[in-house]
Amino acid sequence: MPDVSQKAFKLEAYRFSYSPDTIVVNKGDVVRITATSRDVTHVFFIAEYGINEKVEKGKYKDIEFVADKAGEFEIICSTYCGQGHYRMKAKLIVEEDE
Ligand SMILES: [Cu+2]
Repeated sequence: MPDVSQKAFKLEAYRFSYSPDTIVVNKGDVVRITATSRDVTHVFFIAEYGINEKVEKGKYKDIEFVADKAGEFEIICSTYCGQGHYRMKAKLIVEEDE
């Protein structure tokens, strides 16, 4: 029986990045990301995982998913948040179990 492990992260979105900008988990992990914004409304969007969550200033949003696809996925902000919006990116890395 494979272990199901839970991974929890805090993430802050701000113009024009995310902190941390890389999240690494193992395939099969149950991932919880508690996201907030420092300034304006941003979005935590991962196309391949169908995640599209609005992150508002001063509020906390729990984003939960099972990391069932291995690989590197871009996290992007899908709402226009200012001049640097198009470079606002982070990365989710899901490592395959050995
Ligand atoms: Cu943004």
